Amino acid sequence: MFCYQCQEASRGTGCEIIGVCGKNPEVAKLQDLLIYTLKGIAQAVVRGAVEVKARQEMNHEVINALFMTITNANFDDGALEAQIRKMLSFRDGLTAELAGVKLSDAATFTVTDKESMLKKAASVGVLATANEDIRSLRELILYGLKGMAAYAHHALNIGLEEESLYVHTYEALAAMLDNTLGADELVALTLKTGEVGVTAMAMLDKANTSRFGNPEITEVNIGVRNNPAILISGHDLTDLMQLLEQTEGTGVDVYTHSEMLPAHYYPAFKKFTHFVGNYGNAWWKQVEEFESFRGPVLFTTNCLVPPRNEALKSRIFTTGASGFPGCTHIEGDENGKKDFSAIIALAKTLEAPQEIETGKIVGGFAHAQVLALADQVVEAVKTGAIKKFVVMAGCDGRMNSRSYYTEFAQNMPQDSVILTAGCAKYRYNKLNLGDIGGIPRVLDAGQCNDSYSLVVIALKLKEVFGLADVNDLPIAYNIAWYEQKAVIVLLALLYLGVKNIHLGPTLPAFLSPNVANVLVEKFGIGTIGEVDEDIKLFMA
Ligand code: FSO
Ligand code: SF4
Repeated sequence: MFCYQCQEASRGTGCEIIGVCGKNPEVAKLQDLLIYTLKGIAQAVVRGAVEVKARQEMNHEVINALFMTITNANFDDGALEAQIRKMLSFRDGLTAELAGVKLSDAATFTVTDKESMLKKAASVGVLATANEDIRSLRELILYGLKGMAAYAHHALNIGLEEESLYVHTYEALAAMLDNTLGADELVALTLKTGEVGVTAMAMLDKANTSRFGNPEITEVNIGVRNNPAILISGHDLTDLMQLLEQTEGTGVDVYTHSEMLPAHYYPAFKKFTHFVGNYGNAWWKQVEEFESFRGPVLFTTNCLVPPRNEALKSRIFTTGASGFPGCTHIEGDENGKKDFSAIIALAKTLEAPQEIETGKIVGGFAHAQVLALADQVVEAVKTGAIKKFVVMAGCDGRMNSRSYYTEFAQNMPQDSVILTAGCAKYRYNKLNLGDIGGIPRVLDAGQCNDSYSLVVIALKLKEVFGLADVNDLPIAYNIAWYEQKAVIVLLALLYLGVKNIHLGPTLPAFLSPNVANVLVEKFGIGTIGEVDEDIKLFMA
């Protein structure tokens, strides 16, 4: 296996024996083959000038397949094998219609059983591209597509989709098989992926807010009650809604974990009195926190950490693109309806969660809420009460070096405000950093996809202050990344013209020195250094 798609890639170069995330070589190879199959489909679509709009089912499964290969989403070899078969049958149906169109191996190879899949996979992974710069750009685009697919998948669950996202996905995947494309063309495709990322995030924002209302300032309880309970993690709000509806009146409470926390900010979920609060912290702390939670856990997406014993495995359920061998996977019917009765039944037999903390955290500062406070915010900037905003969106992760973000938040001057989204927030959202004239110093917009809200806010401020360039705002970007959704957020920001973004705790292993240089020269991308010096730099 070889995988270097996330920030925790082994030795900062890539996982070769087993993933730091727990992904085994078999799963890694099946994911490689799944991606290769998607490239073959994409080539057939592009070369055959296939009308994308007419291929709804295939489009949806392409998005789902990309999502399944995101870090910490799906560790289930059986599910991946089944998805490869499904995609091959789409591919073969498609190519059968395209007599005379010249296609390459990705669109024509055959496999029979898992053995032959693994054998084939060995020659089509990341390292199959010999030139390290071309490889780097191809993977950068691919990881952006994976992140975009995750957001598109959530929006689709609410009923929204955009043809342009599929069209770009096919174009970009097909381009990865085209050895005539050089670095310049791939850089252009990278930015185009960023543009499509903005479309996907805007679409998801529209889907979420039209279905669940606009997030509003909310205090979220982090303590527990004395009822049996279910913990729900991941990012899919339609799964949460179904779980809340099905648990209502059963005596079973529901708590959020990690990236599901922002669900509490939406009006539609507030009406459920058994939706108690948020339990614990970011994804990587689940290993301990699921022990003390004691009840079942439902994963709607990543980030899943392989459960370390059978007892825990029996309490973990997956749905959507997530999966783990030995954990019960709950499929939806053709209308997306899911039956969570097995989780509820199990919850009733288990003890109430053990309290690990008490108190409240505040969030809900997505664009509508912040714009409602725009006068106050603008006034604070004009009077100098707020001198700087620092966007600290993105992901949390295991590495010790991420304590940088806690120290950074603690040591920022009192006249500065953090704008956050994603699970990165857990590094500082319980620090009680106070407020500036009633405006909290940590403004949480929501999940990682709600980084879109931060962009909307920035563009609004630009307009209010009559600035020509978004980079003239008193906003600095100190982003923490972990997996591929952060890649699409980064590409989206680059596409929107945001410069001088700092990315940490380390730069991606998949950036070759030359590609990293392009990002530094064209966009001023940097990484993190010492807290004190960085604070001086950011506040300047
Ligand atoms: Fe975190 Fe995981 Fe949301 Fe990622 S839970 S790390 S960027 O999945 O998607 O922020
Ligand atoms: Fe390694 Fe990250 Fe790939 Fe997992 S996703 S195998 S940790 S690089």
